[in-house]
Amino acid sequence: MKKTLIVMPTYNERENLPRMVQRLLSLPVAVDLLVVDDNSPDGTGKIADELAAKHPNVHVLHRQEKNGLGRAYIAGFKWALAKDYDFVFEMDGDFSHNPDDVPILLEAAKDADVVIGSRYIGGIRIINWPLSRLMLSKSAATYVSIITGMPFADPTAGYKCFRRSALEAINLDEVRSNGYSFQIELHHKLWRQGKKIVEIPIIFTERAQGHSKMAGNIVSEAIVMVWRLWFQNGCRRKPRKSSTTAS
Ligand SMILES: Nc1nc2c(ncn2[C@@H]2O[C@H](COP(=O)(O)OP(=O)(O)OP(=O)(O)O)[C@@H](O)[C@H]2O)c(=O)[nH]1
Ligand SMILES: [Mg+2]
Repeated sequence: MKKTLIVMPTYNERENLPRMVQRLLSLPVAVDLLVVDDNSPDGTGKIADELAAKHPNVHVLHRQEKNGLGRAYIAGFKWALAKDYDFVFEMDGDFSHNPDDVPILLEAAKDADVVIGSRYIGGIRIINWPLSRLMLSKSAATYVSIITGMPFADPTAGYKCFRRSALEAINLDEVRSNGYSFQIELHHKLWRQGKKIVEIPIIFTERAQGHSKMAGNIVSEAIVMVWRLWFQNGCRRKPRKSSTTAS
């Protein structure tokens, strides 16, 4: 049977994690969860350990200090590749990403290398964001597509399912960005290799519990990163290889 891992970075998510574990373990598809906690001051790591002791499908990776979302994901991906997982998800731990969408993304991944849970394909589906935040995110999406040529409605999306072979195709040690641009960088590295990337509509809901970690330097990091990606792709606005079917 194919094995699926959800990688979930956490920093101060104590209100959300127990409920999240419950929701993921009651899905109609079997999934394992890897919590990647950066020594959260609110004790999320300890809660994660208690949940792991109770549920064999829950695992925890502890890191010593807050190092950003990107670093946490890279550590989680390496952990997944060292084991025998076939599908690996990125998912936030604040319920912005609905756990009930996991089976839909997984189904789409049967015929794709990467499935993006997209907030913007065919309309805008974001609940509880101020207009300023929405405009920033939509402008970022337009900026990315103009400069890089990537044809995605939501290039900064953080809810995704990767096939193992897609993660294996990336040199994880070369992924340098951390915030918004982490997602852009991953998409670009896969797209320019001709990987099959599909967008599936999801509804994104702003967190109800806990605090946002959004910061200004995330935006400036992305502005520079996008030009670097374009340059790495030989100043092309299309993939080096044409799109392949998922393998
Ligand atoms: N391990 C780890 N997890 C992080 C870090 N920063 C954020 N996270 C987690 O990554 C997920 C997404 O982070 P959010 O704080 O929701 O960031 P955001 O989605 O940009 O901002 P809001 O949704 O507006 O609050 C959540 O599960 C966070 O707990 C970090 O430095 N290390
Ligand atoms: Mg969030």
